[in-house]
Amino acid sequence: MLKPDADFNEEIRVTEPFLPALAEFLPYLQRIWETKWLTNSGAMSAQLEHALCAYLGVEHLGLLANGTLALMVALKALDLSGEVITTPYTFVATPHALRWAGVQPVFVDIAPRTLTLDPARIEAAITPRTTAIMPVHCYGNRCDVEAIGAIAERHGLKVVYDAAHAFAVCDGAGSLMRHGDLSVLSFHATKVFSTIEGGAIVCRDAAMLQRIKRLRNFGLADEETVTDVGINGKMNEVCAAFGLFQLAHVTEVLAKLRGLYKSYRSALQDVEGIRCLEPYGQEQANHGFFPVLVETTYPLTRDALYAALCDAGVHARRYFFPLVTTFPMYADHTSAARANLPVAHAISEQVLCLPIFAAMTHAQQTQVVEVIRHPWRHRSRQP
Ligand code: T4K
Repeated sequence: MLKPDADFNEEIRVTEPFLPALAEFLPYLQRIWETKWLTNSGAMSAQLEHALCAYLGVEHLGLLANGTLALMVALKALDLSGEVITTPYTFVATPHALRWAGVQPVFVDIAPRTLTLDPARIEAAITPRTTAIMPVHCYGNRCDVEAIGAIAERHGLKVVYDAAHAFAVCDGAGSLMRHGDLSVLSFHATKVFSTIEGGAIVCRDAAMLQRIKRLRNFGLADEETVTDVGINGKMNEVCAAFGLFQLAHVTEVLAKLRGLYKSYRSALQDVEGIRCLEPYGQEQANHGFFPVLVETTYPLTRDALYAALCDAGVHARRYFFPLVTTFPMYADHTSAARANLPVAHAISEQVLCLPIFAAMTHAQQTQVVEVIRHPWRHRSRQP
């Protein structure tokens, strides 16, 4: 348990779910009680799928129980096998989903500006066993979708975007969800839009959506027919209702996050050795993360600053450190070697994601900035 510094009386988390008045949620629950329909793609799920299509400007979207299951179902829906090229700079759910699908993740380094898969390095990693590319729009940063799409076309590969961080993110022409064969969202409690646990797959046509819906429901076509080795990946009705309740507030949430992003940037702009990472390729960003790089000109190492913040009751997070490629189930593959991933290693050793969430107060943000500006006052541990 973190012990707040004497000057601070509460822990500031890296994120918190946005929870409007409970009374606003109760009518949704009332409807669920009345219908006695709790799961298996009921009215709340159908309504949320419809509302999300409208909000994101996409035609075909299927809800799932969480983002990890959504990734697994996406891989199954495309019948992927062999090897899939992916990024080391991600949450562990990305390569885990590949392994659950019986696919070998092959890691390719990231580009330093975008922190997403470096397209210039992808082709060298393609082998006769490669079936797809699974990039991540990390922190909502737009992957180089044009270059990745061209490589995929040249080599006959599928593209599945892990878009867990990219809800509501738009480039100049619309939602990032329109890129690739499939895009996968997470609606976990820590995301800017949440269904408590949840996720979704955005796809291109009605036939694929039907396949996804069947795969998330055990592969059942009807009461007597099972066509696929499906799974139970359905979102329940309470989570779907929570999503409808959250969606009504998403504009307000995004505006608050944008305000916090701007004030962090102006408060930190003159701090030597702290580099705020700008959203890349995001005409509309969601600011779900506020990543900074702690450079060598800062008086503390990244880990010492992390510790100083913890001592002051601020739980910033080192997303994504350690890299997934250092975990025992991935470390043995040749593509996981440190020498193959210099950019990802360098970034993961410098990055710190500062607290940012819609209910964050000015006082809380000032606390975070104060520790970064005067770390010696708050450091009680060595790195
Ligand atoms: N792909 C990518 C690129 C992802 O980043 C993720 C998930 C996925 C796929 C998989 O999607 P899901 O299957 O999760 O839908 C968190 C989230 O659990 C995870 O969803 C997220 N990425 C990852 C980046 O972060 P942890 O282990 O850091 O969570 P935890 O429990 O430490 O919570 C983070 C902060 O949020 C803490 O300060 C506490 C606060 N919090 C958390 C919860 C659960 C709350 O205030 N309230 C809460 O209810 O993984």
